[in-house]
Amino acid sequence: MKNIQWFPGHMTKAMRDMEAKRDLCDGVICVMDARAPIATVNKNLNKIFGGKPVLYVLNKSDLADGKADGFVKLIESKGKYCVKCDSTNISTKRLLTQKLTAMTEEKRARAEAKGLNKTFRFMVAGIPNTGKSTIVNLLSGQKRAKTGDKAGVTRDVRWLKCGAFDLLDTPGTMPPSFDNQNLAKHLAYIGSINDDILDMDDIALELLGELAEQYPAYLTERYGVTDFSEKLGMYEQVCERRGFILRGGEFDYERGAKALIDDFRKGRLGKICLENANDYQDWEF
Ligand SMILES: Nc1nc2c(ncn2[C@@H]2O[C@H](COP(=O)(O)OP(=O)(O)O)[C@@H](O)[C@H]2O)c(=O)[nH]1
Ligand SMILES: [Mg+2]
Repeated sequence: MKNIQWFPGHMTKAMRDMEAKRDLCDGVICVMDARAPIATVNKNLNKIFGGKPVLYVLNKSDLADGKADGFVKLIESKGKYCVKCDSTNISTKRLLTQKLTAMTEEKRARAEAKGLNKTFRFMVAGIPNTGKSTIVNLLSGQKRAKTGDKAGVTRDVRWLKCGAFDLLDTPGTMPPSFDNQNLAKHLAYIGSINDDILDMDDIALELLGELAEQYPAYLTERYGVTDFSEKLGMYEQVCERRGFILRGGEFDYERGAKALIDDFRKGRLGKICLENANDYQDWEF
C-alpha cells in the first residue's frame, strides 16, 4: 500500500507556539489513544516538553481492552505519571485532578510556605483526535474548547481556567514523518489522520488484516467472516453482510470501507488495543 505521510503546515506553527509557551507551564498532559498507545505518542513532542513533568493519558479507555493496561504499567515502570481514562465520563474529572495535584504537590507546598497561592499551568498536547479538547472541557466544566471526531478541529492555542489549574488546549501535532508505517496505519484507523488524504480501500484492507490476526472473533460476530486467509475475501464478506452490492452485482467497496472503519472507530466491533506493551519495553517515553 501507499506510504502514509501527513504533516500539514499549520502543525509547524502549532509546534512553534507550544515551544514559545512551554516555559510558562508547570507540566504537560500528553493525550494518547488507549487503542494505539505507541502510535499516538508523538516522540517529537518530547523536545518541546523539555524537562517538564508529563502526565501520559491513555484516553478513550472505554474503547480499549485490557491490553492497554500493559502500557500503563510500562509507562509507570519508567517513573512517569500515567492514567487510563474515558474523558466522556464525568467521574474522570476527579481522577485527572488527583493526578495533576500529585504532580504539583511539592511546588504547591513550597509556594504555600511562602504564603503564595499558585495556579499551576499545564499544556495539553498530543496528536489529532485523541481527546485533548474533551479533556480541557471536562476539567473546566465548560464546553469552551471545540471538539469533533476528526483530525484538525482545534487550530489555535489558548489558556482555559480549570479549577486550581490553567490548561492550554493545543492543536494536534504529528511527527514530521512516519518511520514506522505499521504505526501510521493505526493512526489512520482511529481517525487521527485526515481521511481525505487516505486511500480508504487500502485502510479497510489493512484493518481487516490486523483484526483477522488479533481479533478474528469480532469479524465473525459482526460480519460473519469465517475465512481469514485473504483480505479481499473478508472485504467482500463485509459488503455482502451489509448488503452493499451495486446494480451489476459488484461489491460496493466504498460503502463497505466506510462501514467497517466507522464500526471500528465507534467501538461497535468490540474493545480493542492494537499494540502490545511487551513489544515496547525499551520505548523511551
Ligand atoms: N469514546 C470516547 N470518545 C472520546 C473520548 N474523548 C474524546 N472522545 C471523542 O473523540 C473525538 C475527538 O475529541 P477532541 O477532544 O476534539 O480531540 P482533540 O483533537 O484531541 O482535541 C470527539 O468526538 C470526542 O467526543 C473518550 O474518552 N472516549
Ligand atoms: Mg482539539
